[in-house]
Amino acid sequence: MTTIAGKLRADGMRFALVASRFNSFITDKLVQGAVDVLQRVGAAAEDVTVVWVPGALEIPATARTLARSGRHDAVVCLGAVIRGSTTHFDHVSTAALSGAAQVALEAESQGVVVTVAILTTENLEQAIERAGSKSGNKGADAALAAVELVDLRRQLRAAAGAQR
Ligand code: INI
Repeated sequence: MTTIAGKLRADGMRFALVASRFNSFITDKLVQGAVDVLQRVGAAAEDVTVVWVPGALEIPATARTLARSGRHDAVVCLGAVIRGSTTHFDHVSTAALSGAAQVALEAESQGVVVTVAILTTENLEQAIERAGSKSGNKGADAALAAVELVDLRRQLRAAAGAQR
């Protein structure tokens, strides 16, 4: 049996975090959680770039620009869409999440990992729970997932190279 899993070591890996200012009370905490965990698993401060955009709708296109730049091994998308009294929430959350998923697939062919912690919550309390309290910090989770996937892709590429 062969088992392959990415390791949680980020030494020498380069990251871009693309974060939205909308609901910055929450997204600041997602960024802090992501930066903190990246540094704890070995990423150098100069290898972590934080890019701010106005809102969640702007995250996918900016993530794509960053993924195409060739300057990052992974792009971590961080946002918070909180339901209001209109249907706007549904449009923003669907566009942001499906846009980010599309960018993640496209970036794979450029050898860049894209992970996503764009919170979509019914209210502020649920967002707070996911930004460093009861339910952990989803920004930190997405950053760790990025580290794991960069390492996993490197291992899979090395294994494919060794078979040729
Ligand atoms: N952007 C968010 O990041 N979160 C929200 O909850 C939100 N709501 O609800 O409106 C939101 N809207 C702004 C949107 O992302 C764009 O920045 C704006 O429409 C400009 O293109």
